[in-house]
Amino acid sequence: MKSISTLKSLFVGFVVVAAVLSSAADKKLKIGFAQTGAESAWRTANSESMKSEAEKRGIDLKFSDGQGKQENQIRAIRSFVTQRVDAIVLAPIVETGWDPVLREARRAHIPVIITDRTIQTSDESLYVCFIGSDFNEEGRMAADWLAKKVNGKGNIVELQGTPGSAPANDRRKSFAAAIGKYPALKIIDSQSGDFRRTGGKEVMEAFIKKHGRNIDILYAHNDDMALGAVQAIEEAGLKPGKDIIIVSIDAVREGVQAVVDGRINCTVECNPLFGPKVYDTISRVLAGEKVPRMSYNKDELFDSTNAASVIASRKY
Ligand code: GYE
Repeated sequence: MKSISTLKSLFVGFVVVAAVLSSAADKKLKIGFAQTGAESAWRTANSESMKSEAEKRGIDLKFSDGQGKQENQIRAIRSFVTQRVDAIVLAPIVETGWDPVLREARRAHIPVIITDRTIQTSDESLYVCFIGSDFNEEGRMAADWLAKKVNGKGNIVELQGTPGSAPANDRRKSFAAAIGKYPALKIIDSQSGDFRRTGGKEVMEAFIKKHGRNIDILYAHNDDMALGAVQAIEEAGLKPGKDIIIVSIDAVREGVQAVVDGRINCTVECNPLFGPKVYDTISRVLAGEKVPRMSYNKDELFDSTNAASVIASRKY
């Protein structure tokens, strides 16, 4: 009698342990991603990479579109904390103002991975690591290419990205520093087009109105703004790529196509397809492994010498 009840309780125990083990194995990783918004083709490709890779890996991705507002992203992070996600991914729209909400995530013991854009913080331990591109390097590449192309001479107008964002700050600073070596290469005007095509078109129209044929060069912080500006230049009866030399950043397919067509002269790559790298990194962090603090994607440059040969294989 006793041995039967022992067997019975052993069996019940076994079933419980098996159930717990299998539910642990089935437990989907829950990740919250606070995206900036949907301002550009780059952003669309980045969101798509994060979503499709999550689906492939069976990750439960809580995706939040911040619609271009920091307060929406902060609210999203708070809701990820309430939902007790396993990790939080943040693509910060601007550089500053994140410390309080990141402290809330830390209090809940949820690791935070910063992607795409860097932040400024008084406490570097508030996030585990950064994954994205080196915007300073992109600005330098654009400037070096340009200085060669125009023999260190010409008047530049600049279309900046979102004010306060890392790519706008870094691409501006490093480009300005690099062209500083050429006294005859000058930035005569610089305004934000918010990384949007409509912004690029409107600001370029205003630049043309104000400076007329004094503009030799356009430096745009992304392809969407450059493509909007191309429209404005054509509507003003000028030839983009000839009357005004255009150098831009991102190398989204439409940007590279414009290089092939001769309407943009050069676009520096900024690869948005790092979903796989983000999830690999999170798995390692959750397993207690050490990961690189700053991890930069490798970016190339496309101009008339190589754009045509890569256009068919562009993935975004
Ligand atoms: O260059 C631009 C986007 O943060 C790298 O944001 C990103 C930038 C990208 O809107 O197109």
